[in-house]
Amino acid sequence: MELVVADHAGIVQLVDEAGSPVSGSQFDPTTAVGRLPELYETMVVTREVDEELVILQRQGELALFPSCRGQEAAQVGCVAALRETDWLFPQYRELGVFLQRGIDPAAVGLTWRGTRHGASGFLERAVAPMSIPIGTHALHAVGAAMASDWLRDGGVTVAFVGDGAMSEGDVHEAMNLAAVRQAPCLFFVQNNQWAISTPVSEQTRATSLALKAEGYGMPGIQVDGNDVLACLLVVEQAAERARDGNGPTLIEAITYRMGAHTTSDDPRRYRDETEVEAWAARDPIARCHTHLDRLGLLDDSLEERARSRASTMRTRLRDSIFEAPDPSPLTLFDHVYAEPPAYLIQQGAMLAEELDR
Ligand SMILES: Cc1ncc(C[n+]2csc(CCOP(=O)(O)OP(=O)(O)O)c2C)c(N)n1
Repeated sequence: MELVVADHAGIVQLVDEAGSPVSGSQFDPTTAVGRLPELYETMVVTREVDEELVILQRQGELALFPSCRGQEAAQVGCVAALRETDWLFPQYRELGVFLQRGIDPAAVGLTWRGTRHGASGFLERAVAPMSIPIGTHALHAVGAAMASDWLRDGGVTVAFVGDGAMSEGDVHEAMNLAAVRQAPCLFFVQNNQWAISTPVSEQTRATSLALKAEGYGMPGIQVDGNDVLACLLVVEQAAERARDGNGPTLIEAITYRMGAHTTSDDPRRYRDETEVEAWAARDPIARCHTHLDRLGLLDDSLEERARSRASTMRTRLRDSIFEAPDPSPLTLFDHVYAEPPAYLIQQGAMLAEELDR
């Protein structure tokens, strides 16, 4: 199966900004439409849990939090297209990925609180820890994909990268290696238009990020990242292609970071409010809501289920954050080396002595 290169195909969109179906696409949404209520529910829950995490940070309970508001369709749609055993390699803004994969929001919250190490609660769900160094995890995703290939276990891996990460050497190396080795790895680029305060126009002179795939020798495709159905079908096709032994695909999901870069940022200092308003009109959840309504699939029970699941999760998340004990500072030395070097053991002993005083 061959994907059409982005430049020729244009942006894949199945539901337009007003929530109406788009005809004439090479992708047929008929079979996926039945999953729409479930996807809608997870997007609503993601937005609510995201809001709760921002509130917790504002209340001083978390050190930092990067909101994924606006990117729910890209993240939920992508993961919904995969098997539960396909390994995911997130950057740090992937709450929708985590919730669609069934990770407990407390694992996310406690990581941002800094009181739990980042792999706990993630590895069990075939998700690597969040990666703060931009792009390093793309190489891990390729390594894991090559392992899957050698083991012939049918696994596909996904590297979640941002438009900013696309300028990192590690991501270039990862894409090149994946293509050379025909590794079953998808590069899911969420082009949310900003890398902190750097707009995508200052990130590259290329007319699209998907176009870069051509230079690596893999297909590249652009998808409307605020259209959950389109994201689901595009990723499904790329995953199938990878599983069939045809190598990696670069998927550029065009979306928008509605919130600040993190809770430490004030985007009003560098971006225009009219741009934010224009993207608010393309909101992925509102679009899905209208589309479901038009299909006759939106009823009170779906709305009620989404609301009550979100509310239960928010309460449980708050309780988990408040109840979690602060770990001993000595755990700082855990999980760094399998065999800690002498100087680290010495530093640990010094800290223990200091704490005993
Ligand atoms: C290797 C490295 N360089 C720089 C940074 C500082 N930094 C943190 S976030 C960020 C922007 C990343 O933008 P993008 O990949 O578009 O992801 P987004 O935050 O928009 O989701 C940068 C440069 C870092 N964390 N790691």
